Amino acid sequence: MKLIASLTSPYARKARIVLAEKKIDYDLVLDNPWSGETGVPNLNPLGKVPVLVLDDESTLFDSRVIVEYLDGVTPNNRLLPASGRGRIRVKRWEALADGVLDAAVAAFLEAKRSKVEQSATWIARQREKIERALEMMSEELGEQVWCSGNAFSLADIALGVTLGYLDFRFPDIAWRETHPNLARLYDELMARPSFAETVPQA
Ligand code: GSF
Repeated sequence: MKLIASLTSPYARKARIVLAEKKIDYDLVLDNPWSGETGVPNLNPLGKVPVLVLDDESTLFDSRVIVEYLDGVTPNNRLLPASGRGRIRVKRWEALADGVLDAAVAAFLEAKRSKVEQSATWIARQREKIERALEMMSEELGEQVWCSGNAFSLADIALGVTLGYLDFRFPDIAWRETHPNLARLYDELMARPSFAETVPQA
């Protein structure tokens, strides 16, 4: 299978980390969806990465669908509980972490527009979402080792990817100082090759 991705996309990073943790072989195909030559719209009409292209040439998107599919491909290193409340808890963590990414990406893109075009109110609204969600994530992690249950899961991957993206695009958001328990988990995650080898690159 092939993963169409860019090295800056946090959603693509989530999929790459899952592929590494599950030890699934794949080809990484780099494609910048913002470039004029991108082939992404031919694979995903939404024009977004990541896209997973299976061996029968069928395509999967978005990242949440991709990672759920990948977790079921092999039984080793389960990242989602098979069913029940535990599974929903992990997916809720993922929704929260991805929601922070959605707000962060929106704020980043808005800030790239010319000064006359951009809206400070819009950027502030996105940043409030980020602050509130960081607060909730920190509260819910508390003193637990992992986000959900007693084991490393997709919840930790989603959170770690989000924190890494904030470092990459919003170094002024001092989440380590305001939420030391998130920093403690992030350091733990960065010790894993799957995280260390996929740090976003400009
Ligand atoms: C979001 C993918 C996305 O926004 C997912 O896969 O989970 N909900 C989707 N990808 C961005 C790159 S990035 O900011 O990660 C993308 O491909 N944007 C191109 C565009 O035209 O919006």
